[in-house]
Amino acid sequence: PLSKNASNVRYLSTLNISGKDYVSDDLTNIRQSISSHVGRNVYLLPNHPISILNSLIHSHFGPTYTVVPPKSPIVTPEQNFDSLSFPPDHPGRRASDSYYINRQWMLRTHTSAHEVEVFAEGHKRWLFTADVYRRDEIDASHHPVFHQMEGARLWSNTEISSLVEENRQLETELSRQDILIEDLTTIGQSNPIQPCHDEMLARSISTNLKLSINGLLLKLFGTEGNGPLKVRWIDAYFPFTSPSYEVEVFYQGKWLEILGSGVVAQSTLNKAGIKSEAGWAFGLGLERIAMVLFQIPDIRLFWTTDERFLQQFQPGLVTSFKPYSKYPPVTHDVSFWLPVVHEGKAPFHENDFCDIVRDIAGELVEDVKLIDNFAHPQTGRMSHCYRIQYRSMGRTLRQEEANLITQDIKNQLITMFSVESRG
Ligand code: FA5
Ligand code: MG
Repeated sequence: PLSKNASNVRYLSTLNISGKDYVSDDLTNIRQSISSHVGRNVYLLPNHPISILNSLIHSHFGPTYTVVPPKSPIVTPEQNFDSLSFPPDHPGRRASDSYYINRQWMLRTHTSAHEVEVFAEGHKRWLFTADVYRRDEIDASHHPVFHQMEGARLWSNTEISSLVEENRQLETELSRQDILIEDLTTIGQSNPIQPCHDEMLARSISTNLKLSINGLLLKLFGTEGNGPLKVRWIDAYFPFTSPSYEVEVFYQGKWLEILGSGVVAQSTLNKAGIKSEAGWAFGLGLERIAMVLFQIPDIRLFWTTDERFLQQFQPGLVTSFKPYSKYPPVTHDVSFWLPVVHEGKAPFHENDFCDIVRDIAGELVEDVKLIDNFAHPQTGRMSHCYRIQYRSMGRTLRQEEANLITQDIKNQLITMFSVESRG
């Protein structure tokens, strides 16, 4: 039995996730290729690079930080968005960006979804690691399922003087730098201090956040052989922190974003019943850091069950991944006319295409790019052309196999989205 969702796309009428059945509705947009990742818990396998990195970060922060035990990835939109003051029209809420089980339940898009409950449990310094789910592009550094570590630290009014002193000490320790850290942030107008915060306090918390993260990066990357690692702090925006920052590292000729962070919104703490404290929080993308640290070239590898991957790693050790030989890619272009958009219906989204490709090609897809986006000058009809690159990580992919996959993708596009093939 099929049910139709907002864009008239058919999904199974019940969805089984981790052994439990959920009734689909007009928001449902989860496929087997996504729900099959729920409960795999690769970050708990002792010799998995995510787990090795996770432990390294735990030991850097030390025993004063509580390691919060796992929580279910199935959350309410209230937990994932409302509890963090996301405005009702925030793009993150859209079905094109998030995975909805139905109107009531979704897969968390970030570990911040648990901030209010963890703060309410009374922890003042904590770390929480989990699998998170997002409809996103397909390439070597984006995967629809990945891992984040949330970290936070709070101070009460009476502890502020010790914060200033601690910052002074951390600053001295960090001055022997083997990484190049650039701070491009500008606290002020465009990245404001919360009105309820004293300026001196907010600046000290920001400084402590930066010193704590820089200390971690120095520990993780300080001994890199290939010259100093370049890191930069830039301004950012999150509904649940202000001021907000992101950190990027220079990797393979590009700036790669590894975390978001900031001074915790007082509204979050108020919801948790903590009115007299203030502090910082961050959300690290663990795959991104592990890719740099273990030299893992493709984010899909974190999900492989190939022994040639896992057997290369040992708990507690950072070692470089030795790629097993790279097999040749197969590239196909798929072009089609989009259906005419009706009022009140979500238009076709690049993530809709990526999801179908992911579902049919599984881990054989390496990269998807929208290479042409064309509006017919007379009719105004839109057409998209996508370039799909397939590559198996374990064998040579045969042309005929890739042809069948592409044909399947085209068929699905036609039946689910009523697109018209452009040959
Ligand atoms: C967040 O998710 C915020 N919750 C982070 C945060 C926490 C801010 C606490 C303030 C306070 P963002 O969407 O930027 O932010 O994601 C955080 C990190 O997750 C990114 O920097 C990136 O390293 C990683 N990430 C995001 N999308 C993907 C993806 N598709 N695949 C792999 N890693 C990703
Ligand atoms: Mg970001």
